[in-house]
Formats: sequence, structure tokens, C-alpha cells
Amino acid sequence: MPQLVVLTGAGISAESGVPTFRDADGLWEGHHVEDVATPEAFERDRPTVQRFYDARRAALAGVAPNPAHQALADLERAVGEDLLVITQNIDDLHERAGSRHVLHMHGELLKALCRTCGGRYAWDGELVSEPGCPGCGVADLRPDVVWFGEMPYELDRIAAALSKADLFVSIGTSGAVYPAAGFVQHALMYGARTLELNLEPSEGSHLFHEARHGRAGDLVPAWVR
Ligand code: BJW
Repeated sequence: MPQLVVLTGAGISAESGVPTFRDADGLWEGHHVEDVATPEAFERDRPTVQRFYDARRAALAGVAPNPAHQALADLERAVGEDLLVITQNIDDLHERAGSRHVLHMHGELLKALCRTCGGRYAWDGELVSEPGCPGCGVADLRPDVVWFGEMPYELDRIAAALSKADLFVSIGTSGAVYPAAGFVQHALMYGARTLELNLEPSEGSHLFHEARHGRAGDLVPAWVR
């Protein structure tokens, strides 16, 4: 069981050029991202939601991990399975930096989910609705991401890890979205020390034993060293 649990959010990928959700530029074609990333939006206007994810998939191909992702991968190389990264991000920048123990609690941009059979598949093309599912053949694919009102992935493994952690570190997340925003309280309840690394105080900043504010690309390598 990992002793060191790190939660990451959009802020860790910001310096790679991936826009965050709630900062000033957190808009896409004039929509609030929260209004596009919902099951209701997918039912109402599937082409717009697909275009939003196709655009993000295309943009992901042009960005690279930054020193914060690299520092976490270095840390994993040093401590092995004692480190678990839980990410709310759907990008693959932790993996591209070399991290192997990563849980994507809000899904993955490069996967598709079949709404008919529940199969999850690697996907790097445009997610138009016509292709059939590789498992069941029905054309009912959607982005394999977790929208508001849906159950995040891996919650059992996350709860077990938080209960055993000696140190919980939250990096680049606003603390506005649950259940991830509640992980600090879970870790505290089970006796972990808690540290926040974020550009500014998050909504739950006061819950951490220690908070350091600045860019993840500076703070994370300095913390790992
Ligand atoms: C930097 C930086 C730099 C910038 N360096 N830092 C009322 C009360 C409580 C809960 C609810 C409620 N009403 C509804 C709910 C539940 C709801 C929720 O939390 N809503 C809130 C809005 C209140 N949650 C859900 O529905 C979740 N499911 C759920 O609860 O299921 C039931 C359940 C029951 C019991 C147990 C468990 C579950 C599902 C949430 C799904 C979220 N989905 C999204 C989209 C994913 C797909 C996609 O990417 O398109 O996930 S929304 C979006 O927000 C995305 C993110 O992962 C998530 C969090 O955002 P994040 O990462 O924190 O980004 P930002 O932009 O908010 O913050 C960035 C931070 O970085 C900022 O602080 C910056 O300062 C900082 N930063 N540059 C360091 N260079």
C-alpha cells in the first residue's frame, strides 16, 4: 500500500499548455467547460460535445510533460510503489513523463467507453458516433470521461490508499469538485500529514497542515528534491 498519495488537478498541466477549468481562460468556443462536460450536454448536443473532446485530443498531441510531471516520475523511480498518483486529469502527461502508478479518477481522453456493453477502448481518432464498438459492434461510443453526476473511477482503491497514507499532497487543483475535494479530510482522518502545492489557496487550503503557493513547475521539483 502506498505511503505517499499525490492528487493532481488541471494546474499541474497548465504549464504544458493544457487550459485549466476554472481559470480566466477556462472557456471553449464561448461555453463554460462545465456546461459541455455533462451527460445532459451529450444527450442534448452530441456533436458539440464530441468536437470539444476531439479538439482536446488533437491539442494533447502537441503538448509535453513539464517539470512537475517529471519530478513526480522521478519520485516514483526513487520510491517505487510507495507513491500513488491519483489524477483528476484526463490527459496522459503523467504517463508520458514516466509515472506508472497513476489512477485516472475522471477517465482518460485517449479512451472511448461503449454505452451499450461498458467496454473501454484505446482511442486516438475522432470520436464520431458512427464507428461500432470493438466489443459488441453497436455504434454507441462516448468519451471515457467522468462527467458531473457520474461516479468517478477507482474510488475503492483510492479510499484504501488514503486510509494508509503517511503523506497526502494535493497539486494544482481548485478543490471545487467532489469527491476529490474531500480526499484531504479523508487522509487527515486517518492520520496523514497533508500538503497543498497550488498557484493560489484552493477552496480547502485551510485543511492542509502546510500550503505552498506558486507554479507547479517550480514547487513540485523543489518539494521532490
Ligand atoms: C496552478 C497552475 C500552475 C493553475 N501551477 N497550480 C454540492 C456539494 C458537494 C458536491 C456536489 C454538489 N453538487 C454536485 C456535487 C457533486 C459534483 C460536484 O463536486 N460538483 C461541484 C461543482 C460542487 N461531483 C460529481 O458529480 C462527481 N461525481 C459524484 O459526486 O458522484 C457521486 C458520488 C457519491 C459519493 C461518493 C463519490 C461519488 C463527478 C465529478 C466529475 C468532474 N468531471 C470533470 C470533467 C472531466 C472530463 C473532462 O476533463 O472534460 O473533471 S469537471 C472538471 O473539474 C474536471 C476536473 O478533473 C475537475 C476538477 O478541476 P481541477 O482539476 O481542480 O481544475 P480547476 O480549473 O478547477 O483548478 C485548477 C487549479 O490549478 C486552480 O486552483 C489554479 O489556481 C491552479 N493552477 N495554474 C499550480 N501553473
